[in-house]
Amino acid sequence: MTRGVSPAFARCELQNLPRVGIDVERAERQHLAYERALGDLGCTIVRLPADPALPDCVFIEDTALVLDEVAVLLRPGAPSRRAETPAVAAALASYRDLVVIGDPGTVDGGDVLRIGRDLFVGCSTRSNAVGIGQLAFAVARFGYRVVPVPLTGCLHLKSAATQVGPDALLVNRGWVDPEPFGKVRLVDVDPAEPHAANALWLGDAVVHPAAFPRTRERVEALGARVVAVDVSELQKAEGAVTCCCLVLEVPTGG
Ligand code: CIR
Repeated sequence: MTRGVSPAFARCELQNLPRVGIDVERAERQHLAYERALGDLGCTIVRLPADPALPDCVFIEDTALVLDEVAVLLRPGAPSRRAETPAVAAALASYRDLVVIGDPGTVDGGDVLRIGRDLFVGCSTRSNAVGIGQLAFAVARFGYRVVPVPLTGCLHLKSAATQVGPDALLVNRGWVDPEPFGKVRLVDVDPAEPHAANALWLGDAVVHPAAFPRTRERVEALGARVVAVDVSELQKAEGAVTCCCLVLEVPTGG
């Protein structure tokens, strides 16, 4: 599930990057190419329309956590992003039962890294202890364990660490201590590419920003197939590749 780029995209939230000019039409073209790359990997794209009143709505990942058993409608930490959730809730209701994170809890989906039955949640400026507690309560009955993870210097946990294989984690250790992740193979980002830890692992392939060729080589050295996508305009808004979709597995056939 994706959502279009808002005409107001240039007024996005920013936390760690300076505001630079964003070419919204170029961002739209890059987003279309990203959707095509996911389609080529076998995904069916369900695209929700952009909302001109919601600059960051393309970053649909932050609005919900989709598990096989349930979808958790999140409450983004940035107040300007909270109105993004109703349209996503309406769309997800066709696929999953929904539970919600409520005021004063906040959780951004970019902070939630699922590895098996563990949900690692970044203690970022966007996800607070109340929200993380609500999430833990909501998913406990499905057998998921929620593990809060300290962060420094980045927006979300998945800016600092993402899965790139069944047993491999791409990580920027300057932003997160990987100790909580346990026994998993660590692949460090190239030191010249601190923003390269955000990869979208889809089982058969790893989607990764084209801007980070040195880190790409490290992921390919694992034997992974890497699909590089140019998301340079989305990166100016502190987005990358996980944030532009929600991945749902749906039963096929009858
Ligand atoms: C924000 O600051 O909320 C957006 N400009 C960027 C959100 C990126 N989300 C993500 O990586 N999950």
